[in-house]
Amino acid sequence: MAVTRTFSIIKPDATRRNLTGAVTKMLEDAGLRVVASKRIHMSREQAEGFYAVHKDRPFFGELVDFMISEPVVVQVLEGEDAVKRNRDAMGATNPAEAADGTIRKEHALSIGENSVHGSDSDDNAKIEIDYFFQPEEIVG
Ligand code: RTP
Ligand code: MG
Repeated sequence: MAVTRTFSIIKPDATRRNLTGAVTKMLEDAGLRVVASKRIHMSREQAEGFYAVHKDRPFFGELVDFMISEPVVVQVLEGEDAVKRNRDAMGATNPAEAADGTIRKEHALSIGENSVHGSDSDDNAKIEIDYFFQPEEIVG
């Protein structure tokens, strides 16, 4: 299987509870390597642009408000089949439906405050990585 990259966000509910390390450990234990990482406080414009695909969904306003409420940690993760590997480690969007041992089962508070974001395709991973990182910030 090919080594690929994906994009991850440790969301405000997790950074607020000092879970950056705990979440990152679960990603590493799943076979992913952090090849770029930074803590940022997203602007409203940045969050609206990032989630533009969801702009017509009823939860869009709530999602943007949440994502700018506190700092987040944005990361580039590398590993075999990284997009799927990361989403398997994250678990279902709704923590009530997430499998045992997943990040969202362990840590998420609700369907909105669900601790992590992960790209859902290789194409979106590239777009999302480019949205937050300059090439020289990624050290493989
Ligand atoms: P993500 O994009 O964050 O990795 O999560 P996902 O693919 O599992 O979920 P997606 O459908 O892309 O939704 C993006 C984020 O929007 C929030 N959400 N809230 N209140 C709601 O019904 C609702 N549904 C989704 C979640 O924070 C979700 O991760
Ligand atoms: Mg998604």
